Amino acid sequence: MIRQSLWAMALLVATTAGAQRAWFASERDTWLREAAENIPPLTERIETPVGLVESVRDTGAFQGWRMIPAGDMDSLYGHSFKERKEVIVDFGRHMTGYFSFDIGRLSADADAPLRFRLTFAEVPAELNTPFDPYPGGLSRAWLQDEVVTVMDAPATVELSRRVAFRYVKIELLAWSSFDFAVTGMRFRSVTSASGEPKPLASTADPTIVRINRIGLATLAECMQTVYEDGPKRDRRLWIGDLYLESLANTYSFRNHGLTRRCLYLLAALADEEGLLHATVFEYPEPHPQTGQHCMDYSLLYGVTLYEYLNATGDRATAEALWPVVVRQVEHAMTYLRDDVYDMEKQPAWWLVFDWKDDLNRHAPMQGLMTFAIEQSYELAKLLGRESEVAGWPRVVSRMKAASRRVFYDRREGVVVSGPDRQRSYLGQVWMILSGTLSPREGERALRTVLADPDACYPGSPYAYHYLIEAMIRCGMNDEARRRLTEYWGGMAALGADTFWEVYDPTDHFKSPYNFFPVNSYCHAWSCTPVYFINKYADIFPVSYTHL
Ligand code: RAM
Repeated sequence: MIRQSLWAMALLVATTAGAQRAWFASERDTWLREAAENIPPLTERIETPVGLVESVRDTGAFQGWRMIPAGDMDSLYGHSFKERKEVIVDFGRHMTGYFSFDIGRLSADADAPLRFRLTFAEVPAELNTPFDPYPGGLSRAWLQDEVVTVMDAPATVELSRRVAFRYVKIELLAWSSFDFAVTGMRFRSVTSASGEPKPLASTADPTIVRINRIGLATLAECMQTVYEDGPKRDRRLWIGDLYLESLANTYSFRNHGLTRRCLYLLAALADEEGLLHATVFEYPEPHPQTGQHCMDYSLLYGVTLYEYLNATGDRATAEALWPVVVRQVEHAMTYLRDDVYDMEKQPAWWLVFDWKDDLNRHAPMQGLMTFAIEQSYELAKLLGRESEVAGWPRVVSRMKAASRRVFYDRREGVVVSGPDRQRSYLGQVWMILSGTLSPREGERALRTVLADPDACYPGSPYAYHYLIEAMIRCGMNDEARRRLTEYWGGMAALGADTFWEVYDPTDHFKSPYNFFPVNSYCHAWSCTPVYFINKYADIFPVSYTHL
């Protein structure tokens, strides 16, 4: 706590040296304290492996590899590891936590250290793709391979690194004259998710039940002392992930203290101009990724707070953080030129939206901003603070009118974006969610891009979330159910036991980081079937398809 206050003071001093007080200077300490007081306890469970497996090549399997059974644990524990030298162990499902094993059954006194390489994998191909030379765009150290030297034996070895995995490969790198067995593997899984989500109706379609279960597992593993984006990588709080995780949490675990913590943490760590960082870290002390701002994420903060207030009735938190929402909206408004978001204005903040380089983000951004201001105004109404932001409804209606002028091709009935008039799914989606298009216009626009093979389609579960929401908004319930079942069910059919950061059914190797093993295969923003299935019970649990 003292270090946190020092951080806030340092920020204040740095800014006052430049003559002005930092925004929210007098609130930050309280917000950090609120964040700290809402750190949830982690629940631990001891898990044991289910058996040994072997990798086999299979062009029909996800990324070309699948696992087949290769014996029970006794066939490992009861035998010489020096002879075997390598094994892959399956824990039966994806989990997050701490791994340990024993070295025992020595044939003679240990006269030298042993050395192992342990590689933890979320999906089979991670164990079958050489990591080096490493071509990835993110740190090589995210990959979960560790070299462990064991100085004495017998011994219990616990890795200090938290890992997220289903399979672990153990290779013997160095040994001596004595023989030994690797035994007693166990895993201390950790999550802050607590409580039992409501069971689905007994009439629920088995596919929907399965997708819901995988979504819950994904969410629970991402729920640690913040809503992490992925327990393998990047293990931190991002606003966009928080928004979707908190929605799913509302319809499942209802651990609202975690949402409260994350909202306060982000507010306390805003920059000196009061602008939110898109992502923050907890360790070694709470701090932001300085300079990392995403305009779409900043605006979604207010929407998250609005949803949080609706779910909890916690007015005190909403009151406290309301000024942060106002600051984000008013800052975004400085980007408007003739009621349209100016993509040229500097600094040009990162606009996330999707893992799709070719997506023109102009129409999506215009729509998202309109949506966010409207939702933030709803928040103002709940708090009785409309008079503070009395100009917002007018901004919203002017933006909608401008959107229809600039982005809507009335004749074709479709939203276009950018100089090449790109037709993207997300362009339609955000103009629907903002209410710029009526449900009828929205349905027509969506059907136009769905039928267009050249339209820019979503590349991540994050973007797919908003597509499903937009379909429901337009009353395209059958289409929403079919898409959700095909997309998330597609991952399930390929063996996912948690949902992936990136999934493009046409390209299983797609990676925003130029190396698919560093993708996250248990990813926060992919858990939202939990939200859809439980919120729209009339749309989802009817019998449809079977995997
Ligand atoms: C990556 C993560 C995260 C996302 C950001 C924008 O680091 O996948 O989920 O929110 O990018």
